[in-house]
Amino acid sequence: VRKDSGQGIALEEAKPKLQHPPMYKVVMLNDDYTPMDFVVQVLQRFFHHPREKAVQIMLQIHTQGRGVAGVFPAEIAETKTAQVNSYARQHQHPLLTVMEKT
Ligand code: NFA
Repeated sequence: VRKDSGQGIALEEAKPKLQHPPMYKVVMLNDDYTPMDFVVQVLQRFFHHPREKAVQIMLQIHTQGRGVAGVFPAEIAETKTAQVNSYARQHQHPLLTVMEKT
């Protein structure tokens, strides 16, 4: 008789549960000052949206107050959020991007 090591029996080890990483929405907020074309360019540059899609998302933010630029695993969402906020500040625009759990 073989003692169980406490790390699970063979049947469990043979079929590990594949877990998806937790995903986060990168959300852009509207403001009164950031130029529309700057927002469109940010959505193209940092989120690789085609121009038409970037315009659509920008107008969603402008009319609804917020819009989703993309959905990513935590580490990537954090990087994008920091990069976009830094880029907006460098250009003296108040554009604010936040992340939230899906
Ligand atoms: N509301 C801004 C304007 O009228 C445009 C904008 C859109 C800003 C999306 C931020 C996000 N210039």
